[in-house]
Amino acid sequence: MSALQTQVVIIGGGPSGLLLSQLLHRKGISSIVLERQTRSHVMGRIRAGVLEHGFVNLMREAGCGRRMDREGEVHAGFCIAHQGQLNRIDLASRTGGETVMVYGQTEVTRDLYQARDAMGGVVIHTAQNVQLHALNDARPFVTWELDGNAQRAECDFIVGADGFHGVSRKSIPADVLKEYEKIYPFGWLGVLSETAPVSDELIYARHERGFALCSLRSPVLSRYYIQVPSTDQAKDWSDKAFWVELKRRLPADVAAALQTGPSIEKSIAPLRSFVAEPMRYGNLFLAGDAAHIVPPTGAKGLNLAASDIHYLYHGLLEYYVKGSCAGLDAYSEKALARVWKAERFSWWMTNLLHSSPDGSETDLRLQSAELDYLFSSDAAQASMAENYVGLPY
Ligand code: RFL
Ligand code: PHB
Repeated sequence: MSALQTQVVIIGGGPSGLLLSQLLHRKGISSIVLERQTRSHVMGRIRAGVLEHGFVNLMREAGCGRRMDREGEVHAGFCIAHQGQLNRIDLASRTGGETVMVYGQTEVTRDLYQARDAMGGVVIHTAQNVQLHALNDARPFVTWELDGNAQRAECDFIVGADGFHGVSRKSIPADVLKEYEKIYPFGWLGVLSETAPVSDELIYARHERGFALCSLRSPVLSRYYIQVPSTDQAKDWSDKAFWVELKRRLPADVAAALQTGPSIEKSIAPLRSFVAEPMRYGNLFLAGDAAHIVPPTGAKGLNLAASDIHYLYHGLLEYYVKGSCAGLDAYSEKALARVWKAERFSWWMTNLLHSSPDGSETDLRLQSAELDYLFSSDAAQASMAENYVGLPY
């Protein structure tokens, strides 16, 4: 078996892996992306919708920003519904003009694949049984099977961008890796529907029956979520039951204006906070969901993946252009400092807005006080806005 030769092997053809390979290619650094699934499977996933300005800039830097800038929606604020009232958090005025972009992860991934194809980037789909080898050697290698045939690629560095269930993190010895985890006793049931969004801006709703979120993808495509027990299954929720429950959790005027329709996608996402440290082992670097998971409440998962890629991209550039290892040596510490702040924000926002099945009356009063404080304090709103638009890289 002859081995493919490249500078960087990237495991995972999700947004993290594709973005890195695209950025590197534009600087003349070669990579191979290995993806376990078919392209249509990767494209079919409905996930994130809110992009921080740092992510938006990185997409532009990768030469992938044109459609996003044309079709994405700039949002300068969002609302929190509580006790029948809408309270607006003005992102732009609280942060000196920062905003977020509403543009679906599906579209981000489509743009990245298109850019990879246009440059002749190598993305190998349906790569099975991917294994990482010689991580502490100068020339590590990766093996996999394609249509039953054994394959091998040798490289300088391996990037594990293969999500939470990938093989890369598991390739780090257990006595090196420390994992921190918190699992929440509820999930999000999400529905995508071809209906006009109920609001131009996102509405996060806190209600005693549970959290709800009104989000969107375009003027004709809405994305809604409700908090459900983690034991629920999507198939047990009819569209009708979903809409009835969503409306019960929204202020009356919002519920009255809500357009319902058949769901074109319906799924349940578990809620989890997770961090693996360190994010480097020898010549393997972890990035994105492979290293950390946040509950989706703060819209931080994909955005954290992007900041990892930013640090890693600059570390690799420094190595290949200047011959310096400084950026790569600092990668894990730098990335983790930002990861933990986003973990904190996502955990805080989750606690602020969800009802806990085992919460006491005291917990409820504390949560109410936290919301009262937020709605009445400029400083609290500034802090929320600063985190929501994204902390600096
Ligand atoms: P991904 O997207 O999971 O991609 C990893 C890829 O690796 C492949 N893979 C393998 N390939 C080869 N060999 C193996 N052994 C492999 N194992 C796995 C997988 O098939 C996959 O294609 O990770 P990546 O690239 O790090 O991207 C992370 C984001 O997808 C994730 O953080 C976000 O979707 C999280 N998220 C949100 N993030 C935001 O920033 N803003 C949001 O508004 C937001 N909303 C959300 C979300 C995630 C959600 N769910 C479903 C978990 C809303 C939801 C409901
Ligand atoms: C989404 O549109 O999917 C979305 C938006 C905001 C979040 C999470 C998910 O906090």
